[in-house]
Amino acid sequence: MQDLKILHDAILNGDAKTAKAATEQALAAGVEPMKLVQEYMMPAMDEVGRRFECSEYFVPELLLSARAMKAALALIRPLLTATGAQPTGRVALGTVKGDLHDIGKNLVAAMLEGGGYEVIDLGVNVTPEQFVAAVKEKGANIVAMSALLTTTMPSMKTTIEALKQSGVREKVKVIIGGAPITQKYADEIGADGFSESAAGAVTAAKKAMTA
Ligand code: B12
Repeated sequence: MQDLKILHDAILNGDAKTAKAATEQALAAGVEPMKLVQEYMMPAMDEVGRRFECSEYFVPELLLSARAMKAALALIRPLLTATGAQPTGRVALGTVKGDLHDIGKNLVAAMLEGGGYEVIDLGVNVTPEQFVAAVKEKGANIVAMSALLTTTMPSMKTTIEALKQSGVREKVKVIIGGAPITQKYADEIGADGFSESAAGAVTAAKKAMTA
């Protein structure tokens, strides 16, 4: 079997074609999809972030790496998604207002779907009003928010306040995540759950629902 470092390096170098081919080959060889994500793809994105931080990479490189990551994830996502089971809950999921990062959110969507939840994916740059509307009009019983920027984290608090103001806070559980988010922040803003990983999002949702 090929050396899976090829997948890591393809994402790091923003080579979507190789990332896709390496993922296809690995899956065909029977490698666990989550192993690819956790051991090769996420570390590559972490290294991209590190390089960006020390000005070795700039936004164009970030974009190319994100594109390569997405190409590989597109092959993996269907494999993480459950089939046929009755949904355990309906989740309104989105990246908060002002924030365009969606790779982590998409992974969370796949894991929640795999965990038996119906996911209403609101996309990126989601306003508090849009989250409220998803609860009122689409009957979501979990709101899941993602933020990758310290400057957009406060929108999570604003969204929780908007849920309160529109009288639906008691009807929903709120879970949050994203690289800068911590359990401490979740407690501070009154969220019901937090996880630092996509796999943990399922546990956080379950815990919040039964609390
Ligand atoms: C790729 C990337 C981009 C891409 C995003 C492409 C896309 N479609 O998503 C682009 C190029 C667009 C981008 C833009 C910017 N970015 Co950027 N980006 C990144 C990078 C390198 C990787 C993010 C990523 O995808 N990680 C992989 C995923 C899988 O991990 P994740 O998102 O953390 O998600 C996991 C967990 O957090 C968790 N999770 C996530 N969401 C949720 C939700 C719930 C409910 C739960 C339970 C769990 C959970 O589960 C996921 C899987 O385990 C990070 C660096 C880093 N290491 O995080 C910088 C980073 C986030 N970006 C940064 C910055 C500064 C920017 C820009 C402002 C740059 C600029 N000058 O323009 C813009 C902002 C644009 C905007 N308005 O959003 C900074 C943020 C600094 C800060 N502290 O605020 C970082 C940290 C880079 C750095 N080290 O400086 N970026």
